[in-house]
Amino acid sequence: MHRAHTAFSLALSPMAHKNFATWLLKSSSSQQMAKVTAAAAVRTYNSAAAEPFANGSTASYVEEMYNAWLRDPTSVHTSWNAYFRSNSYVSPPNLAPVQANTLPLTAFNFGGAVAGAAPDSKTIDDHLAVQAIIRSYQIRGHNIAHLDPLEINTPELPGNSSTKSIYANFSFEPSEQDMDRQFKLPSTTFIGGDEASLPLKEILNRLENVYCNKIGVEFMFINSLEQCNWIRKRFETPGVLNFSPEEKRLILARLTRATGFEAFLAKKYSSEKRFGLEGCEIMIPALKEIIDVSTELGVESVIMGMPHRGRLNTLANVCRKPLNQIFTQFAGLEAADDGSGDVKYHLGTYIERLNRVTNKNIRLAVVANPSHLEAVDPVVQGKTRAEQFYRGDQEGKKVMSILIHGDAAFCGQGVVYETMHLSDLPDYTTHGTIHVVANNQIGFTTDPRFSRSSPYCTDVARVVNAPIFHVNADDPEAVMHVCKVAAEWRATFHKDCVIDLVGYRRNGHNEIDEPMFTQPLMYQKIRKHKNCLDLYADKLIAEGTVTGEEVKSVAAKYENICEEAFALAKTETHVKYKDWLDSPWSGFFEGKDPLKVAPTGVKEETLIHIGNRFSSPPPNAAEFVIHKGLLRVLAARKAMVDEKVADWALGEAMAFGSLLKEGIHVRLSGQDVERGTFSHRHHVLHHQLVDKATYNSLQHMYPDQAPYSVSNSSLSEYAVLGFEHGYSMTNPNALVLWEAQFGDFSNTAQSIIDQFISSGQSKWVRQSGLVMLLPHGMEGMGPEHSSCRVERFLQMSSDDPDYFPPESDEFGVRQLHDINWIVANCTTPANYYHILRRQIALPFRKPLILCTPKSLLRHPEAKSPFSEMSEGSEFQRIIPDNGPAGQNASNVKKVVFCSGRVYYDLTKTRKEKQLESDIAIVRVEQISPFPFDLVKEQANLYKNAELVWAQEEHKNQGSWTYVQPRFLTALNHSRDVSQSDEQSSSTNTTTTTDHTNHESDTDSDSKSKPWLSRMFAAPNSNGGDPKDPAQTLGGDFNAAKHFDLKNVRHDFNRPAGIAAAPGARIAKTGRKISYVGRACGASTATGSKAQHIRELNALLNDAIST
Ligand SMILES: Cc1ncc(C[n+]2csc(CCOP(=O)(O)OP(=O)(O)O)c2C)c(N)n1
Ligand SMILES: [Mg+2]
Repeated sequence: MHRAHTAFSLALSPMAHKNFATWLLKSSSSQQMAKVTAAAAVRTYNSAAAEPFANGSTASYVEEMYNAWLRDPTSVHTSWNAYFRSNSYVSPPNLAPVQANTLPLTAFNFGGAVAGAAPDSKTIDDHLAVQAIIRSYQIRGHNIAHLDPLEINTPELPGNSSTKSIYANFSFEPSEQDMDRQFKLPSTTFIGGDEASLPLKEILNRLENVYCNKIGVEFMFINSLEQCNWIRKRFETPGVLNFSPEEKRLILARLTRATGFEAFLAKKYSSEKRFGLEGCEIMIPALKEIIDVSTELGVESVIMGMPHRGRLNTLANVCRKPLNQIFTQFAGLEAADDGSGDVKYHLGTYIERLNRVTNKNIRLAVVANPSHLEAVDPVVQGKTRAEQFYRGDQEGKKVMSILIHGDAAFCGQGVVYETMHLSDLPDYTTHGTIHVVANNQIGFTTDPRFSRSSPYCTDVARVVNAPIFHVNADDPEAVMHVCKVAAEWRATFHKDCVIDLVGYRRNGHNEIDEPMFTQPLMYQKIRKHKNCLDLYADKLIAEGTVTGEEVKSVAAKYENICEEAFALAKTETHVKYKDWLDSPWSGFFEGKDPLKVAPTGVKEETLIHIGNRFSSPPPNAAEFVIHKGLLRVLAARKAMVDEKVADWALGEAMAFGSLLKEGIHVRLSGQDVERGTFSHRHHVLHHQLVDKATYNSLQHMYPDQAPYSVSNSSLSEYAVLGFEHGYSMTNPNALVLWEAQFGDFSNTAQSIIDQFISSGQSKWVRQSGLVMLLPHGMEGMGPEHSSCRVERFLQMSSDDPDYFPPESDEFGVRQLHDINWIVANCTTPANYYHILRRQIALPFRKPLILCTPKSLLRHPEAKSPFSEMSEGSEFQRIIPDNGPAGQNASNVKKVVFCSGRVYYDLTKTRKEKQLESDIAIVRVEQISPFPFDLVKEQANLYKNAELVWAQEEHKNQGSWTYVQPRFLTALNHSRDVSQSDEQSSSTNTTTTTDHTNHESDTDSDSKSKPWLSRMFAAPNSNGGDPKDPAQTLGGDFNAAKHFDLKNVRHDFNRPAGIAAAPGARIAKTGRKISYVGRACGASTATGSKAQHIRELNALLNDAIST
């Protein structure tokens, strides 16, 4: 009762009035106040200071009035003045919902006063003090709750606190009589249950139990009185923590499985990393409780994102992934299907099963995640949002996400904050996420005191008003209660909340790590600490809920299950990555010719219809006041449609509109995308006089069209790109686009680009057709905003620079099939239109990195006739020179290859210099996969010409380093290719990872021979290994078709890991390509505008000269 005494002293000491008033009135000069605040600011966030007392949502109205009156009687309304003066104190009007305990103070017999008589001022003061204490517990109770199972953290953390330190300045020892006095309970507490008043002793006891025991509830910062009261009720109501014997047994059984699973792995695979959950095993029953309660409340699908810690346990015991599949991951078997694979604690899964507790079917997905902690958060949110969208679940009642975090990562990684800020945005909300922090009070080797500046690792959630439930992970019942409340919170308010499971980490960071090197004292304590299961079993045995035998038999039963699965796993000969897919696209690949691309041109009448709609004001134009400038934009669009030409914005609208017509959902997201950074798009028209009245013509193209969504995002790249990636994974029949404000800003989303977009398919056999639009243009704007850093994307392209794939009619689509992503820079609206439509026309999905132009949005020449978009037209990987040079190729002296908007500068210069017959300009529109075949064709066309590559980026940037070796391969192997095809018909039909335990019946030498031994192998007479496919160059594509192409990547061309032979590019034709453009540079800067123009002119002069 020490705390209670000290708390009580605040209310009743002779100094109490002064102290109380000082505290409540927030007199900043008060020394007392300073001390109190300093003491409270230990592990606290100092909620009181952060929250104005007069905030009607959290403060008691009567307290506020009374204290204002105390300070200055004239500061309150005269009626309040009269009221306080008269001592006829009755409960004043209150914002809070009326509670059971609303009796006026006069109803109480205080200190022997006659019932019904007005209480004296001391009685009022005492009551107000008690109310303050109650509120103080609600605000600060979590600071002194027993959250740490090890009880070692607090003395060292600045946040260490105790009631004593909070109330240190109020040293009053209450008498027994005071403790027995009845106090009226305010409407902001539920500790009384049906009681309107309680003795002080009981009030303090109950508060202590609710707020300072094993649960620490942090919620008083929430700006909603309704939500605060909702939480108070869930924790304060007497008896909320009572569990039935059945419930307790269920917790015990689940905890037994969670603990048994780790123990089994530890026994069988003692030297394997598994990132076990020991010390926080309660997370498994916790997740199950959240899922049970949510399912009961209507949720049918749960999408989870989580890091390494406890992931296998979650797959096994929450998702119920077959144990043998999990154990097979330890066997070191390689995959029978495609994908370079990932470690076992990164793979995802998807399971549909019956929830035995609720007897309802449920779908559980754990999204595959990279090592980059928290990067998966926005991806999960995007996937969740998409699933809600496709199910028509507009309020998130059926689909929900759970994000699991490590304590260090949760506070350390900025993407958590970015993702939190998506949580309540109309086009990004998933209607509440439950965050679970597996808080083992350590991050690898670093203590919290060195890894964060905030008192809790969860403080980031406060920015979105999410309640935070801290709970001691060694108290299973407290944890279950918190989980139940969290699930109900989400179902009630559809907002985020956080469960902070405070446990410990029994082993090192992984099982082979030595924690005593860095946390000796903590680990001495941990070694002596009983695990949660044993503690709970002891408790249940002691209270007679279970017997010791029952406990043992439940554990033995689970061990048997594990043993059986272990034996089964031993019989497996290979693993399949397909078993670990988190987003199966059932039906999408079935019956599809894996190399057939649907046409991307559409009927001209469709283009006209879309164009007309896109250029028209809303149907109720008379009432809908449009900005005059936009009327001009619409008129200009209409004129283009009449002329049957499209500019950039119209071309894009044609692509979107025609896909929507075909039932393809289109979603465009990014900063300011609705209007477009450069004010060219204008998809959302705003009523100039009515707030929120908007019109989006693309949503009204056809009555039966698919939904179109265009959304300005928060100012984030990392989270928003991750979100859209997750969205794109969910359904292949959607065009999902993310647009950077400027292309270079995508670098703040680099983890998403590297870890998911470029590599997701190879790691997790998971496809995505996400489009990244990267506006850019080297236009003398300084070092920023000029380059979209295409070199970085190209560097991650997986096509081999030294390998010219066999030519065939399907060359283009085979390349697309085999590569990890597509990188393009289009110069015409028509090609932009086609490449967008091709994303959907392909029989598989690949991310598209599209460098988009700033200056071409309004360039008079960057227009396309409808004929280039209508039936029969298609995407052009290369746009040949169609002018005099192209028509008379043999006279051409020089061919300038280029990509993107520099083409227009080059043609202008060529015209000015009257070199249109001498110099051909060829546009490489699809940079990656590199159009070897078409480059070869162009080079052959201009047999005698010099070849140059012109780019506006610096030499060490832009496409040059990517295209140079590929040009050489295209030029110099061009004459060898058809001949080589014949030699290699059967050997190259392997998948990229044919790593089963079975011997392949094709000659496996070339594909399995390690590169080192090949390097030192004796050369054959041609100077190379005859079986090296780099020498044979080719493949039997028809044979490749016999493979099951569903959802897997097959490289028709060469076995994995085998690069072309050194020297494969040695010139045979003697042709080369030279570079024209800026010298190497450390940044993308082009200096001043004048310098930029000088450099550009030099470039153009160099390129356009013979
Ligand atoms: C972005 C990122 N940075 C660094 C790492 C390396 N790393 C792996 S686990 C870990 C510690 C994580 O601590 P915590 O989040 O508390 O999770 P725990 O391992 O304790 O469960 C670190 C630093 C990483 N995986 N990702
Ligand atoms: Mg940790």
